[in-house]
Amino acid sequence: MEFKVGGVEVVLMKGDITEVEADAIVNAANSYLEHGGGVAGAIVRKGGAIIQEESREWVRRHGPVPVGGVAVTSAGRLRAKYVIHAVGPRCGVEPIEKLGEAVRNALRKAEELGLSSIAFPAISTGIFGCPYDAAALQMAQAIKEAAPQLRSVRRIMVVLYGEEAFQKFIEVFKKTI
Ligand code: AR6
Repeated sequence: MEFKVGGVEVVLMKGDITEVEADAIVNAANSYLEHGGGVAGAIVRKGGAIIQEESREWVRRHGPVPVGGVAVTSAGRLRAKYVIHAVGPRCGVEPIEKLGEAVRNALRKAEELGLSSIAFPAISTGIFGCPYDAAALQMAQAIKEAAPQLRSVRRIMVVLYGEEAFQKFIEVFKKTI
């Protein structure tokens, strides 16, 4: 499913984000960049231990990543130049609006790096417990708001794991974007 927003192509797809080719793959991380389960675990397994090592180095230098914030590492063996680690909110603990902030910060970072494509997972909808529809709304609004300002980023992919997430995201993006 494809949308065009402010000249930027937005593509919703179903699948495994570690298989996707993009200049940056976004990780659904925690503040300590300790990549255990979920997308984070899959990214380190497929991309290699270098991603976890660089993540620890990042935290040693800068301290924990705030909720809504991002950090960048290389992408190891993934088909990407960078992994942008975005920390989404834990639903019921931090406000869901922090998810929109994480998406805006990831897009800003991709612009700074001069990247043309970026792939997001459904941040916060696994271990962090946010419902698909609320998360999709945050992502769609953040993308819609940021798109007209993007110069280098031309293609934004949102990679959904499973049919239920895919259908929910399509429904919300159709209404919002
Ligand atoms: N490709 C695309 N999406 C995936 C994949 C994959 N390979 N694997 C899972 N998902 P989660 P969070 C979906 O839990 O909720 C980690 O331990 C999954 O179905 O990865 O932000 C981190 O280190 C769900 O819809 O991220 C943090 O501690 C979505 O990706 C914590 O989990 C996000 O699920 C972050 O939790």
